[in-house]
Amino acid sequence: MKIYLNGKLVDKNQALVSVFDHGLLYGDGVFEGIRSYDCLVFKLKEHIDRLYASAQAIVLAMPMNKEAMMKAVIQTLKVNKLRDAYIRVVVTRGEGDLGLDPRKCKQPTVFIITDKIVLYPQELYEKGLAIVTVATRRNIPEALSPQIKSLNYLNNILAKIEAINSNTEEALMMSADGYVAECTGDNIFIVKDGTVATPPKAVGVLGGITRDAALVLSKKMGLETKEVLMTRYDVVNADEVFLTGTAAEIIPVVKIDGRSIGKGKPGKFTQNLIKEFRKITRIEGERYDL
Ligand code: PXG
Repeated sequence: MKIYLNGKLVDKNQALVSVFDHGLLYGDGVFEGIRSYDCLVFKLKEHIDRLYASAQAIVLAMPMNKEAMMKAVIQTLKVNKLRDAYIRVVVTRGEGDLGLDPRKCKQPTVFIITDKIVLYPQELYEKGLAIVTVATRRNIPEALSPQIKSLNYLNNILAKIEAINSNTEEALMMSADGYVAECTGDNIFIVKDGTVATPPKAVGVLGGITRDAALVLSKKMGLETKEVLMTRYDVVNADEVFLTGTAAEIIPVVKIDGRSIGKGKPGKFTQNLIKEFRKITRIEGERYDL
């Protein structure tokens, strides 16, 4: 396996970064998780735009332009001969000293890993997921905006641990004000009386690229869509609930805090949306040849 590291394609065991890298010492950096389906990189431009927006938000000067970054992604996929892949693009503040001062980091570290995609069990899509609300609140935007896809994921990991401790795979996180925010690596949607709703970004959630795609598809499928504040009450009383994310795509939720959602199995709309989403991933995207 070859890894893109600072402009070179190197062997996996040659792909090393310094213990003085501030990505490691402080979680000071940004990243993206992207997928390719049958030699089509899904929403590549959108992911690269978000990466650069995250970098801008943390005052990290990118060492290459977006064009070059997209080329680097494609180059890494090709050298590893991957048709279907999970792509991780990481940019750290770079090597510095033991202090926080980012000015000591003269050169950002850029690496791209492309690997085989590990699919969630098909059973989850057919039977749906049980989730729990957790005590760990989503970071407040005034401290660290969840719109920044930073290397600091402890907030989400702590929530994930709570979910695991209650024998559940995924956690639903609330904002500090008690509104529904998102799950640890996925956005949440509800369907109620023919309307598809998801929390607004301003409540403190990542502007998910799958979230955007789900909003566009839902509208195309004839449902009204809205981005509104919602409470736990709204979620447990929804007709259907689903999560969206690059890794999971669109996954139905059938139980929240022990309460069955709708009929306790994936809803009709969610099932259709999953089909439509899978269709576009095989048509749209940045094509590459192996
Ligand atoms: N919210 C958070 C907090 C995320 O980290 C999403 C929503 C969904 O966004 P996209 O753009 O993917 O639709 C994410 C996605 C993984 C993994 O491999 C996924 C994410 C981060 C880290 C790992 O499951 N982010």
